[in-house]
Amino acid sequence: MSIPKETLLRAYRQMKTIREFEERAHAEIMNGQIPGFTHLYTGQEANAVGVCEHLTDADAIVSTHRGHGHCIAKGADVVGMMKELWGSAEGLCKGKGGSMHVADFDRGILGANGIVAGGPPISVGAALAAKIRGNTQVAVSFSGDGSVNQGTCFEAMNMAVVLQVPAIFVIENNYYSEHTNIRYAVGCDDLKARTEAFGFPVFVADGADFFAVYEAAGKAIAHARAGKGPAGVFAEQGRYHGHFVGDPQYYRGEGELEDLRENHDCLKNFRARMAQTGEVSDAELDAIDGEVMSLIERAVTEARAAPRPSADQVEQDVYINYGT
Ligand SMILES: Cc1ncc(C[n+]2csc(CCOP(=O)(O)OP(=O)(O)O)c2C)c(N)n1
Ligand SMILES: [Mg+2]
Repeated sequence: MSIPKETLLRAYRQMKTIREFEERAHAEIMNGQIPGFTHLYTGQEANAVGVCEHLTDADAIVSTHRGHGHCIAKGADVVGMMKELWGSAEGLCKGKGGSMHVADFDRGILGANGIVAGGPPISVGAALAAKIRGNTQVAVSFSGDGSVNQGTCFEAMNMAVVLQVPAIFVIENNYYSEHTNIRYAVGCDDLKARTEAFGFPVFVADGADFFAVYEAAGKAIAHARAGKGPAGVFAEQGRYHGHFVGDPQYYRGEGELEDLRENHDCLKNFRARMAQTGEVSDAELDAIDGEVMSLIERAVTEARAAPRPSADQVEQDVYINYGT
């Protein structure tokens, strides 16, 4: 599969941006700088980027409680997101969303979501809107292995088939739902077959490999855009941090985290592939690393200095005013 160099460079930049955004957010939370509750996406970057590289602002995504990576991959402003985590009035959602409720409708980001499996039904609604409007837009929901036994997920998948809408269900299997391993929580060995039984194709990918996710997502999204109904992507890749920041992770096996970081790293894999094919040089990737580090530094500096919402702003934008 041939991928334009521009796409390769952007994909690496996006994965690196997510990685550094998350690692810096982790450090700042541990320093007590960022309020609220946060779930980090570090390790799973190739999933978000491999999917979103196929999307435009006109397409919709619905994210999860672990949403920073999806939002950055879909084009959310990184400085605005950092400000949002800080609870600033200049944040992407004026500081009222925080980590778990980042949204940017102009970029087709219909929102991170604290409800496990809350995203799939929303994406079916967005996909139905695209179908009614008669355009080629698609709607993607990201959800975790913990979402696949939820009724909302089943209902959304069934409804997407019944209505034949361009919804893509991206299931990110990081092997854990909070602290429970998928082997304990899912009562069947073949999730792909179980999901395909709803009546749509599912493409499986190694979530540590951008190229694998990009290819699988490309097939699923092309299927939906062509008016053939919904499709699924299963991407498998562990997370590098705990379920939430502060999780002591007693449930991890010995050496599990070290193995993930050492042998299942999308950035390392990307660099190794480029070294093999020669499409992008180490120097080009190093330059991107430097630019990303500057961007994250600027985001943190600006977020620290940005104003908090004032008391009179507290009730603004919270409830819709339908008029009287
Ligand atoms: C409907 C619902 N049930 C339970 C929870 C509590 N909860 C928050 S995250 C989570 C685990 C989600 O696991 P998964 O879907 O695999 O996503 P991951 O955290 O691994 O990214 C649970 C059970 C919730 N937020 N919503
Ligand atoms: Mg999970």
